[in-house]
Amino acid sequence: MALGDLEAEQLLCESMVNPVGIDIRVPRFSWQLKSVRRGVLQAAYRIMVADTEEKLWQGTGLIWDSGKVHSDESVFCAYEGEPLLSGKRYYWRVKVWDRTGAESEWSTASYWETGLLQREDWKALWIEPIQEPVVEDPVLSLREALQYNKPTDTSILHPCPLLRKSFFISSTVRKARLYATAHGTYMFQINGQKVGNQELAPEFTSYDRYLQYQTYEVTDLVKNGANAIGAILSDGWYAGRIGLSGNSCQYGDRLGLLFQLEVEYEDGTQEIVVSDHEVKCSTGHLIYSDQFIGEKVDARRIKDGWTLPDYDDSGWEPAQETHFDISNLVAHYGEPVRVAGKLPAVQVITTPKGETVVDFGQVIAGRVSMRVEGPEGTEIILEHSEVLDEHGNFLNNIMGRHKDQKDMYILRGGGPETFEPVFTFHGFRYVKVTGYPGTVRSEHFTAMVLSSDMRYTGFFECSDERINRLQQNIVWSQKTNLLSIPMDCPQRERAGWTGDIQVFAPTAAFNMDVLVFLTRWLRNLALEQLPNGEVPNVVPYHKSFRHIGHTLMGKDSSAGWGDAVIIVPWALYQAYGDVRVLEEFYDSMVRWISYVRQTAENELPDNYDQMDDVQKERQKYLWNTGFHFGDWLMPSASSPTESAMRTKEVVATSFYAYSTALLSETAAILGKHPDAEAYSDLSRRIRQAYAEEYLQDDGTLSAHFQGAYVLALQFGLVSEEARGQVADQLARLIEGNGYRLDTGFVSVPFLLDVLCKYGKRDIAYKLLYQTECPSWLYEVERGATTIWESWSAIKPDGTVSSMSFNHYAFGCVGDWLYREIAGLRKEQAGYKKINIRPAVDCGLSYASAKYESRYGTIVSGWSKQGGQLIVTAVIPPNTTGTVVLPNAKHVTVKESGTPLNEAAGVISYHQNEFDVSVQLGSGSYRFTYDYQPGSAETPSPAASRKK
Ligand code: RAM
Repeated sequence: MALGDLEAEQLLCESMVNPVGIDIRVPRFSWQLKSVRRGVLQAAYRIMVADTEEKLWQGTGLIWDSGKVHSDESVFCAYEGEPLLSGKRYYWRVKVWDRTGAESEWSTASYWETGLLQREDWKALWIEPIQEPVVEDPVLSLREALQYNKPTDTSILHPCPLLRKSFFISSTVRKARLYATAHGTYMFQINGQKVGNQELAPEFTSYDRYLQYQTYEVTDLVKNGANAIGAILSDGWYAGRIGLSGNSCQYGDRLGLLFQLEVEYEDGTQEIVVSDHEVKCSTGHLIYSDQFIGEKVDARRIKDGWTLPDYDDSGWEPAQETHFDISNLVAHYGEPVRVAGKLPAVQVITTPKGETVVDFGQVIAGRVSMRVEGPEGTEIILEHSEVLDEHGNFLNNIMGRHKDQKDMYILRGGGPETFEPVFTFHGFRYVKVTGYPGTVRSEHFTAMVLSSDMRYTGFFECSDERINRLQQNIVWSQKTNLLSIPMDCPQRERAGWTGDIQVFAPTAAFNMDVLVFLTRWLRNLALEQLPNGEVPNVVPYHKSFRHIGHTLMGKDSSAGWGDAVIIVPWALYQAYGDVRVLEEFYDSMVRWISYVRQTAENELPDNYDQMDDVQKERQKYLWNTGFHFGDWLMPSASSPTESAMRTKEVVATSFYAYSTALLSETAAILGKHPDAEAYSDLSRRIRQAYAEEYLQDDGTLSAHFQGAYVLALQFGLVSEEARGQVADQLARLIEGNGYRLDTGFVSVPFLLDVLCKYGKRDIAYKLLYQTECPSWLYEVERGATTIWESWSAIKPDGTVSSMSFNHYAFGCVGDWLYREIAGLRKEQAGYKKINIRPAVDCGLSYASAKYESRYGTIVSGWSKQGGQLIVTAVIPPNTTGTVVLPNAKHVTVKESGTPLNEAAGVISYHQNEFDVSVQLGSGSYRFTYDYQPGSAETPSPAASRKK
């Protein structure tokens, strides 16, 4: 055994790499072990924290030394040192011991930096530029908003304010930090250079109670001598148009700014430059900018050098100091919105109507960067769409009041110019260009993808290119909808619909590291929860959605949507093993279930009085009144409303039972055993009432649609004995529907799982390979580059609808692809124990998944080569795994050429009826054996094209 090959690396503080400006008082540390040996398990660790790197290296004057802690925990180990100070960088390192006694060197140093932890740290004052208040649009009903067909009146929009301040720095700068936020969205420059690479700061949150300030490292921008700082403001989510109804002024009608630049000199003394009445304001080249309507720039009005120190601002007016409580300020948490990719234009099309359209080949959220040269005053208009119509003409597919998402640029003239909007974004693939001087060439256009720039953690591929495209479409919909909040779609609503992320969270957590992003959103959800425990359908819950919700459904929540308060933390706990996320939202979960319980008990069906006592008694366990979205967008329903009406009752009770059961498990994990028992008992009663009310003797449900069966099986709503029959009914429904989907939003995540679980894998595979509408591959074969809101967004006859072409919800099948096709599963939350179980019978010739867990890389891959099956498995250090080798019972299995019983890292193995199950320690393994297909194996899909 080689000692000295053990290392601790990939250090994370609060799940982030070297975060700057966080306000977590008790941060937690994670690291990964690395070793060339197999079977490595951590036995102990030691963490050191210091306020300089030198002290850390010397191990003296430490802020905290954990000492040697005997533990196998290598993720979420909490800081236990003295209280942290504001604006300070802390350095940390870790060393580990494994079970063989090997000891690593100290890791390299990582750091985190605190933001402004105390309210008194803020010396800055809120200021407002001289401005006309943003015009508040009349509130429309949902129908009026959706059918709105008047052109957008841009004359009511105001120019974006510019604010600047000169300041003097009298010595050499050692460190400079800018803390800033706004009412509206902002962008800063210091001495003519853009500050940071964030976009749309301070991003979208429930501003009244949760307004993020950002921290920027600006040491290199501030210089000894004269300096200037400047910011542009725009309406943003705060005052601009948002949501389906496109109403403005959801949080206020005046834009404001708060900033504090803290400069530390070489000698340790400090200078603070703050927002106050010395800031001067004006307007410039941004004639208006609204997130929905678009941005108009008149380049002739650019104020050259307006953030340089020698700029003459004598004509500018002083900004006004205002008073806002700063108790809603919180440090920015998580990856910011950034330009997370640039796509070149793939072609320029002249449509049958003669329009000039640039095609970027991919539906995204973002904006266009355009290069142009032409005469002064030339006006160019860019219009955005996700799809062309059936004839190939430009189609504005956005329903709602602000369907015209146009950007406009007026040339300055005299040389090459570049236009890229700053404060707006669109959901698009195609851009119609009008007024461009000269020929529109693809090389002059680049699509800038905007996204909360999270780390990719999951990769899936297989031998069918169509499924690979499906996987890419899922990832694109994820990337372009996780934009500050988990949005439903980036063009029409851009709203944090709770139901959408509830169904998609497990898939999201495979593809990207979403822990911090979704925790931040959950904090907003908890703040938006109503006093009666209701969790609103949309978070942040702005005024116009409140209005729509009340007028449409008479309340703020729906089953399957509000349940996000329980299901999303649960998904995060499962993926990352983070218990704090359960702890933090436990009270909100309890409040949601008590709201549902009270509603179920007190709101009784209209025919209650005609019921006998037994029926009456069970009504209190059924959530069978009021409006719910039900199994939203069930394909066989003629309209979304019909889908809701037909499915709502049974879906509501299903989610009541499921969420209560999850809450019971959550309580048990948190050591709240009486709660765990009480919720388990409640969930049992709900399930019993469900079965008595809806299940017939022959296994049919009175609510006879695919989704009802799926939920009944997945949530265990019928007795074990009945489940076989219920699964048969589901199978019959699917068969009768020509092996096409008829599941809506909330049941589709579990459809293929229940089929696999109840011995109907062949049907699951048929649904996966289905290419007729509705199905996943139908969209792919229709050229989809993202997941659509409706399976028939393009109908089989080619008609193009006005649905969204970028809604991730139905992409929730991604989770199943990873787990069932590639076979990469967890046996314990956070992947401390891994389970690999390849679906070699699915008709593909290979599939492979890689997942960057908190412990390190996990791989599960399999391929059929000749008569051989090759299964690859990578189990990261400090975890263990089980690999199930299908049909391996009667053949010789080798691991990297060695018989199983001699292979290093193999802890044990045993055989069941057909398979061999191998217990593994960490390491990379390659199993090979002669493979005899089982009798029920699915034949390869016809269109499987990959070599
Ligand atoms: C649609 C949204 C969203 C869904 C709701 C119920 O308007 O786009 O996807 O959650 O309705």
